Amino acid sequence: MASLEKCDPEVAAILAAEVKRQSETLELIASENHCSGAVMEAMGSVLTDKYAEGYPNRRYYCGNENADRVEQLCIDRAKALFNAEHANVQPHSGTSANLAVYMACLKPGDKIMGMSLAHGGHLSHGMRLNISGMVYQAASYGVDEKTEQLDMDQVRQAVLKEKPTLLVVGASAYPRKIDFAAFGAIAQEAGCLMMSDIAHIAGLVVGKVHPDPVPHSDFVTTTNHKTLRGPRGGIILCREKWAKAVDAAVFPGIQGGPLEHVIAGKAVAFYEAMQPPFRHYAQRILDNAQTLARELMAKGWRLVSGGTDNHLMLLDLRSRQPDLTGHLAADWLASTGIIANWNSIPFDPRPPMRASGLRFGSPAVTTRGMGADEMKLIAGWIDKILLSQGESKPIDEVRGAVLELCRSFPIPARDGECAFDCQIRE
Ligand code: DSN
Repeated sequence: MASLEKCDPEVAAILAAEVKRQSETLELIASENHCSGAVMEAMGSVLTDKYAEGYPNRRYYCGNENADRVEQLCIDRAKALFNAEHANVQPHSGTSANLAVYMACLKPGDKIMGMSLAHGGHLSHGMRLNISGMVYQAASYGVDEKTEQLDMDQVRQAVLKEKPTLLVVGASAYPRKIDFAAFGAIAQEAGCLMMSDIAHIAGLVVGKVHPDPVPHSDFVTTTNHKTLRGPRGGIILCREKWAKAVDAAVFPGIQGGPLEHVIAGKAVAFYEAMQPPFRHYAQRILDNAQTLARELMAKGWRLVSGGTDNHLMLLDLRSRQPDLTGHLAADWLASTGIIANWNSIPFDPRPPMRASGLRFGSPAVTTRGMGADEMKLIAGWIDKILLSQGESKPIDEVRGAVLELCRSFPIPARDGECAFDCQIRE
């Protein structure tokens, strides 16, 4: 930081402000986390200087011996961590990873079928304004209206009716476990390929607290920065028979030079996730989500599907504040230092920018070492603010309490240490 301060004080000041913002707020956005100092050190490294188009030992530039080593290490770790036949660690994001899979196995105009965005899916699974919905025909399945959960008989009927070429499994706002084995059986019966996008739950999968998609899927994609707690970016895992097509789709198909400094960060994160304490971390994510959910429901808030069995939950504001939009509620919470996002809930009558729901997730506060007692406090503060009508007195009170809690639970290992051995405080 010292040389940045000297060279560009403006950017240095912004980064310092972001460090302060993260330290003094509670991150409840379900897709965010705090990665370790070791991951950051790898990302902020000399590898950013290097062009490495191609793959290890098959590059289009000289001088790639270290890029080759780090990328091969990352590939080997990804394969071992997920027990996958092949890994491509170059995608710049989860959406890029998904697009590369589509390019590897589909022709323009082929049909993909994913979970409806309005029911918790993702825009790269066929939303009409996303390239996935422009180049490919898109169909969707959703949750059951009564249970707000995936009903595998309904999904089966919808898939058999639509006959997609590729069945896409995975979500960004679904609070329940996904039965990948059942999806795999449906894909087999329908004669289609299957891609599981586990961006949200990858850390839970490798932590063995969520069913594993790898044995049931032709392709698995994930980001690295959510429950997996690595650097921003994506990877693709696939069966060996798809390896060549996937690699060609990533480069030269949709990307140029890989970000080897980020790939180094991914390698570090995979190493961290292989350590035994990561399983404990994954279990704590679930325990914390369940405590937060239970406490919110005990205060009278309805949660979509009646709770959670992963790292996130969706609170239906209409259960106690019928006129409050998700957007305004998230703004009130943010002014106390509780950071969450507004989110549509299944069958939401409001448009996405107003939305009836709030999405809360436990990965980042769990990284800070928080547990059941802290989840109870946070649930109480959320309840107080959602009933506050935005008045300044309760907001100021909660802001003070949030600050105090944040000071007691500093973000661990921002000094270059690994996170895997220092995040759990009993
Ligand atoms: N933006 C991510 C999320 O918040 O779930 C999905 O890409």
